[in-house]
Amino acid sequence: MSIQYIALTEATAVNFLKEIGLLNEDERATVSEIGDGNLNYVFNIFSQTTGRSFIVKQALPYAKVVGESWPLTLDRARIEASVLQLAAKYVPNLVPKVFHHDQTLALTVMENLSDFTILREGLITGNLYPQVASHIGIYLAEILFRTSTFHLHPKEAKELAVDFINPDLCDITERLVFTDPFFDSETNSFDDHLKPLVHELWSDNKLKREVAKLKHLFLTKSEALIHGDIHTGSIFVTKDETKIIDPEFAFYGPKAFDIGTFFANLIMNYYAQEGQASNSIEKEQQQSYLIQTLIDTWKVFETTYTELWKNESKESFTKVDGHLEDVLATIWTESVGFAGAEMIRRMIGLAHVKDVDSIQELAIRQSVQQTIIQVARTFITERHSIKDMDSLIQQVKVVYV
Ligand code: SR1
Ligand code: MG
Repeated sequence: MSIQYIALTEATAVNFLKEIGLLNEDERATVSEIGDGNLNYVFNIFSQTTGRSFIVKQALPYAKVVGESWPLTLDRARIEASVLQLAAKYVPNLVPKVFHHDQTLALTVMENLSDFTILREGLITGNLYPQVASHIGIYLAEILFRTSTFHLHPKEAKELAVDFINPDLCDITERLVFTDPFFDSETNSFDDHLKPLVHELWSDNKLKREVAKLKHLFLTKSEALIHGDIHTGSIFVTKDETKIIDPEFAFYGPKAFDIGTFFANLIMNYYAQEGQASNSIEKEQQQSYLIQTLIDTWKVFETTYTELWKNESKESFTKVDGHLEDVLATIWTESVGFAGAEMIRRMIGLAHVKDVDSIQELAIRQSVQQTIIQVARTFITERHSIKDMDSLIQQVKVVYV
């Protein structure tokens, strides 16, 4: 429809919906830009005439959080829309509906989820979402299995991997998750009180040697179409429903990266409850909910993945006894390591998490940050000994500071 890229404004976003026929010419609509993420514009458009509402998400040619000095491909908008469309085939209830995509404008019109809450915000407030573990477990198993060579012919998987080549967004993760936090880099940002611990990390060769392996996995292990940024800010929830959003970082990568990222964000919220919960009863309730969510997510992932493996596999070796167990064990170990990398970068790298940063009392924030860093360190260096969920939870419950 459009011939060249132009960043939309609130007014032109409404006009765009009229041009493509999603709003009628004479429809009156309210619009507000609500993007609070790091990269894009997000317009919330509500028709006063019909009550229909839409989200128009537009990629900017640079990272909003840094500015024009960090150019970013607009192709991420195509990738995001394509992932949502692909996921809709397998888990239609777990992703927002895509109504329209314009590749030139790098823009996608989606279902408006204004009745939903961002999971991170909900968890900070102390809300419990009983369905989220099962929904995320299913989402991860479905997408990670069905886009892998256990389900697709290797030729098909390779073609899909080409469609989802995403070098700019991978570069962000390679730098911000797997490199900069482990060196004295300009992009890092952390509270002064963390300096001694951060310097200790930078000179911890054992840790860096293990991070190097995790980074190498991220760079080379093209196993399945991963979301690439499935933290609790990429998940919309109600008590009964869950929608996974923002797959603009998607590419063919290691399955465990998604699982580890989700685990890490639950675990950071677990520690942040120290400063977020209004009393010890609420804190304990929220923390045991978070532990249960970790347990259930992995359980549902494992069960769903196993079912798919038994019923939907096209690879001959899936019939070989023990192969599934080997695959799941590898996913588990890598997930623990990736969780550690995500936790460290959120404490000392460029992009932090509100769960921890919004803790007002300095002493509590400091102890939460230090605990997260120490636990993350153990996840990374000891991941081969953290063999199952019980031993991961044991580590989470160790109090370091
Ligand atoms: C420059 S983008 C910073 C972070 O925001 C995204 O959500 C990703 O997590 C990225 O690392
Ligand atoms: Mg995002």
